[in-house]
Amino acid sequence: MTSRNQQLFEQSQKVIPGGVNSPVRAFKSVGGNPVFFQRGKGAHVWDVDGKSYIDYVGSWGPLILGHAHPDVVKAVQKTSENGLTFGAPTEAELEIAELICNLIPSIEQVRLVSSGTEAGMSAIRLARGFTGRNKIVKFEGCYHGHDDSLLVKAGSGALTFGNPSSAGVPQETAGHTIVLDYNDVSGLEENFKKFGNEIAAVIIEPVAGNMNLVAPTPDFLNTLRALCSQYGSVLIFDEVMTGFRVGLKCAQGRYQIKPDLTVLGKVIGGGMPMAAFGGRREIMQCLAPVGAVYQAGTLSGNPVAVAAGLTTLKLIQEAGFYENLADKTHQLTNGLTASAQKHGIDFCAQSIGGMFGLYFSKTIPASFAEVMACDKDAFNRFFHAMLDKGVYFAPSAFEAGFVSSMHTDAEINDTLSAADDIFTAW
Ligand code: KE4
Repeated sequence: MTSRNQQLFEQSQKVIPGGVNSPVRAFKSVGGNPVFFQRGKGAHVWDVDGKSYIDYVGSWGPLILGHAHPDVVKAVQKTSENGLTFGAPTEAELEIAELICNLIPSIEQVRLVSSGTEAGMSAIRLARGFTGRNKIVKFEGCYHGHDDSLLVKAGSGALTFGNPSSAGVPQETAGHTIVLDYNDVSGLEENFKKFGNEIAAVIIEPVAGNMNLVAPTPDFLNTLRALCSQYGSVLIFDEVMTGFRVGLKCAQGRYQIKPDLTVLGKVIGGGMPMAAFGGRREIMQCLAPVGAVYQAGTLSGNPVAVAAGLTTLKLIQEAGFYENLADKTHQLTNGLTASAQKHGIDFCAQSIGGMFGLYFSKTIPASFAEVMACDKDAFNRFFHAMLDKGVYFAPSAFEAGFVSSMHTDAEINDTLSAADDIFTAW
């Protein structure tokens, strides 16, 4: 008898490309069929067949307070009763803008949008409008949403100019994007020496979370900051994933780097569609309706999304929130590593704040190439074995994982015991 999950997946593929509304959900990287969820509460989710899982995806990062946090749900319900959207300014948008500016000193002005892609795309256009330059720099393995300029892979040949990494992206667009290696200081210096005065912006994940988790070397971020200042290029920190995830001061506070623009998403929407970009006032003043760089959105600053975001941003400021979150996440990665290595398995893991990376490798990768050298088949085997035991990790060896404030010792210990069974039988 086919499960409800299977039935829904078969039916969905008839009317939705791949049966999903975002490719990574399709399990293409790990094999098998995606899980259709029907309910979430705290650290747990239930699929349409009633099976429960400890959730380490948290909708790819937004759910730092876990599923259906009562205060967030209440705020959404209450706000909805007064109307879902106005397409006009509201007081709550002012409140969340002031809060973001207070929490992130590098942000003097901020613009709310509806997705991380929109925020990243707008930040790039803004940097190009502010500098009058066209070239941008991104890093292999970093993901900043699906804007044409950013769906670019390293070009062949010395020039490192980009080639499209997706059909439908014109070469003329991709050609303006230079793709470098994450943590490669000499590559940075070389390209700035060649093109520095033509580079409008560098966009980077200050902690990379889209090639699995790769931590920056301090030298790399410091050099990047110095070069952008020297050549007048806008440094954009894409903190859609790291923002309020690696700490209350985000990655920029953790690494003490002041970007010119910051892109936010995920946590700031508390699970609702909201993202933002902001930074130096003189740059943000180039945005319409004040300046010449156009950017707009029907549902930008949507009151219901703002209510979820505001409630979330207030709760994460509670004393001890990030210490507890980091401690739980570290317990998870430490425990998994100890268990695997006890059984002689090439496995390691690391955590930064409330996010983590799992690697079937002897050492923790510090570059895209090192991530690609990890044993992906071993990860896929581990993923499915854990899924069968009711633990839901990201369905890809090239994604980071997330812990919420609702994960307790019980969830962590249950996860570790499931993993130990698997490693024992490995
Ligand atoms: P959205 O457009 O998906 O809201 O944000 C794009 C984005 C931008 N910047 C960073 C650093 C991101 O991680 C993302 C989105 N992350 C992926 C998962 N790694 C979202 C999951 C998906 O694509 O379905």
